[in-house]
Amino acid sequence: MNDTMKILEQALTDANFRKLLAIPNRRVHNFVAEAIQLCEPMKVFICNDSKMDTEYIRRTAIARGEETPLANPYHTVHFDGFHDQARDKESTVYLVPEGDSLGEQLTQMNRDKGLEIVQKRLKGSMDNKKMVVRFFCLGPLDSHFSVPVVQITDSFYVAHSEDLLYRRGYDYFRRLPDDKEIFWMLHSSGKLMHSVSTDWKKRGVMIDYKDNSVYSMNTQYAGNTIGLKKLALRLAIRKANREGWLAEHMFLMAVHGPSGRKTYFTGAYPSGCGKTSTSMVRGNTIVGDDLAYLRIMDGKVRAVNVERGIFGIIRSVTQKDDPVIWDLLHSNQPAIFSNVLITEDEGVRWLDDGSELPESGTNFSGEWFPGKVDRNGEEIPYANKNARYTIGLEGLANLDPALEDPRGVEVGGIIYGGRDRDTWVPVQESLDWNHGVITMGASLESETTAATLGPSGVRKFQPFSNLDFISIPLGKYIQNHLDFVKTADQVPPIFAVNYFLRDENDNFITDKLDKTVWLKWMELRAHGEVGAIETPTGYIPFYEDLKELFRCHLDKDYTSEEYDTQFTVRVPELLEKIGRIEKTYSKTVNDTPLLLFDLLDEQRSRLLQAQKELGDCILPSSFV
Ligand code: SPV
Ligand code: MN
Repeated sequence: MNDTMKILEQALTDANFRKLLAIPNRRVHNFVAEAIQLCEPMKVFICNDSKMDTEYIRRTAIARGEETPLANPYHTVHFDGFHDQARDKESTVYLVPEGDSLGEQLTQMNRDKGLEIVQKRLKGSMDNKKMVVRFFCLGPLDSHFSVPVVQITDSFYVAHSEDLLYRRGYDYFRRLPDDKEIFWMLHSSGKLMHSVSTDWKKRGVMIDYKDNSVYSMNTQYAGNTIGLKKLALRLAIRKANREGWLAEHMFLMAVHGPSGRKTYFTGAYPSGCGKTSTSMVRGNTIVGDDLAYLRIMDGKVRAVNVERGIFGIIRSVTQKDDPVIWDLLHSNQPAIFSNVLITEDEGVRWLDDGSELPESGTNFSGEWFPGKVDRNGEEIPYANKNARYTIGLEGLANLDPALEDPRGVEVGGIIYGGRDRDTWVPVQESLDWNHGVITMGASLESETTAATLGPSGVRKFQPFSNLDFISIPLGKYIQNHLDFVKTADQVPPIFAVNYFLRDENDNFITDKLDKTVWLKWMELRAHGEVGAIETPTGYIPFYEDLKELFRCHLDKDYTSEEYDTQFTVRVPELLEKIGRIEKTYSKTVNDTPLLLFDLLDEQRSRLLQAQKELGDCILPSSFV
């Protein structure tokens, strides 16, 4: 018997050994054996996705105090540590082999050095704990898009969350070809006190792309721990680049057009900028809210949802604005809430949920009361701004039937959107694919939000809403986008949206629900059914078309004054933006495609020409 088998036989009970060995892939056996040797768990649980096994995971998450049950028997609450309630960008590091470099925009360290840290931090990390081994599939099962993933964790909360968010893959692994590429995820929460990681100062996510492995240590927040989510996205971006497809931080939804027509859109918005709420807009259907894979098949761009659930921001979810999510969160569908307030009657509350302020409860800081302050004297809110809900999509009333289609759906349009107070109009269409990739995707900027640690509200470069996850030199990633459609017969239009435009008094000048109309307009544009006004930065809507759509879909009288304010082309801001983007690429990105500078330069010339003729703030009608 070889070493791997010896380790497994010793560490696993007979039943667990049999469950693992039913998967014939030796690489799987080796990965589990190595993790056992490193993390030294007291016990190992191999999950075969049976009802008994998945129930065991949920029950154990509760029994160990990682989740607290609520009055609704299908609901639980999980608290991350006080300092651990958002993605930690600074401690997320690519391990780069000698001689390789990912460019200045990405955080990286020498691979050997990084692996030494991993070994040190994970050594004995599961002492006295149980290791869970799970098997999943990214994208629909048995599809051209499928990517199998092994997840090892000592957090039953992580294993439980993944059960709601991803496609179970134990049986899929049993029939995998031996040489199929697999992603490997190893997570340990490390030492715990009251179910919270105590060594959060030594937390980290290390991405060993050479071996398709990711290590997550001393952290619990799902964005840092759930291997299938952003950790796998980083590996998928590399795989996609090698193979000529796209792995993106995008929702996937069907916008319903006239006469029952459905047109599928993907949309890339940075975290906390309306991605989930857009994919949920009333009158349409959702395939996914966060991650999409896009491939060319039979000459068309097709896409799938990588996931099958939502890990969504709960702040501001209200009955009025988000009825579908609201109803699901008040139903008997399973849900895990994180970093919310547990009320005395075992319900939950979150910020801006449309009710009176609560007077007491339990939150991430323990017993909570109004006016409670932290060590620095800062008031502790009753729930975290980045508090979340975890649900499966199957309970949603607006779920699109294409979710599990192994061929995915045909993409009719692609949207980029950021949190931008002063530059972009609410919706516009690019002049063509390259123009969209460069001036919208690669030029995206957005103000930071509570989804990542650090200050909020700071304008940051956020290309493709994917900068936090891009794992290859940025220039290469852009070139892959430019090349992606070269073999396509039909190229979807690219759009940019901005829900966060403000006036000179800092007031928002669009309403939360206006995105309903922008989506319907883009759907019509994708079929060439409405005209548009050509401006220096792209095509914008005609007033009459929007007026009709506002009346029809929001029962609102949309005035020409509103239109003029929202769609005024702000030339100085647009010129400044080009300057910032050019500088970022020329100073910090080595391998920027030259086309980027050419297209930005052309855009600048068009803007300067318009400025000369029409001034700084140009009404849409001036371009007609
Ligand atoms: C995001 O922050 O973009 C999310 C949640 O979708 S996380 O899992 O933290 O990435
Ligand atoms: Mn996301």
